[in-house]
Amino acid sequence: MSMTHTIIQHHCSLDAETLRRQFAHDVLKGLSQSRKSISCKYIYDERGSELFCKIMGLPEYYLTDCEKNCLEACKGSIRETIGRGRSNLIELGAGDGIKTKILIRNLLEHDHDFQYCPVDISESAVVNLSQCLNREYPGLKIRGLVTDYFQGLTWLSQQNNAKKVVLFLGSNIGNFSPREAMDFLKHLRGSINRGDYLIIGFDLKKDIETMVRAYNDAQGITEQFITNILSRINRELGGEFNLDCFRYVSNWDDLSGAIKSYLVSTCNQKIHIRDLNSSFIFNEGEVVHAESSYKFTTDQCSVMAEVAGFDVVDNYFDDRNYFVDSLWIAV
Ligand code: AVI
Repeated sequence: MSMTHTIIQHHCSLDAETLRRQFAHDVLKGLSQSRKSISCKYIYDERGSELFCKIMGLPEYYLTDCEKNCLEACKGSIRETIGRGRSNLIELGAGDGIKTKILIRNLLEHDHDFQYCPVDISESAVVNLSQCLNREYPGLKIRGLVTDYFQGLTWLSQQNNAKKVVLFLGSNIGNFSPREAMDFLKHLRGSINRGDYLIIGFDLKKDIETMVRAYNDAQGITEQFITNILSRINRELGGEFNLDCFRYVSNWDDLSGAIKSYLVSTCNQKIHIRDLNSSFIFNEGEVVHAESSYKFTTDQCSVMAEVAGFDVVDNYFDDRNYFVDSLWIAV
């Protein structure tokens, strides 16, 4: 296998020990609050990333198929809008990149001069994706970066050699609170130049049953995915969580417009976490917030674009209007 076109970079400020300390700090903070929470970004270690790949293939999790449908429909139009000049296709939170392949294949078929830069917090995700793309498209130039979104944006702001086309797919934006989402988009806008592009995926509001089912699959994979947060605390911080003493609950919160996912303590318990030098009391029925998945209207998406400093070039919907990939230009 040729690796001549692949470079994997680790962002130097995010070595394994820094990440572990940050994890410990955030868990201590989250579990010390009166309303306990753990940031969903910690679900994504190797096991969590694997489980998320499984989720994307579940019949109930409509988001992935819908987005593939959007990208298939708009790949030509996106290619024409980007134009022929040299570009960097930068994907934040690349995961397994299956959807992105639709765009990559189309650009390669039309001889576009571009480099693909997958950015992901999971090293295994970046390495596996780069190797897989390398096998499939030996001529593709790949520059992978192992880091979180924010460090990824710092790196992005330093790349000024070509037009930037940033991909933020999968409705990853929905895992931020509305304020975090706006901060992130403004920060992203500040990291690219006028005339650069963002392709961003939003899961749209729809009937509640469809949305709730996507987070309560029959095989229980989503439950394993969310519960991985506790296993990871056990593995990496010496936690003593018994997974059988927590139950997964996920429901629609109309007020915020999000699916909210929690782990609920099924008994009164006290859990020690060795590396935090602390124990935490969980009462029977007490909830730990693990993830919010916000859903959007197209009007909300347009307002977000404008406030962050972008114009909406076009919106691409799937057949059922469940999902939109929106093409924005930095103004
Ligand atoms: C990555 N993110 C957009 C997914 C979502 O839909 O919020 C994560 C996920 N959580 C449960 N299922 C999938």
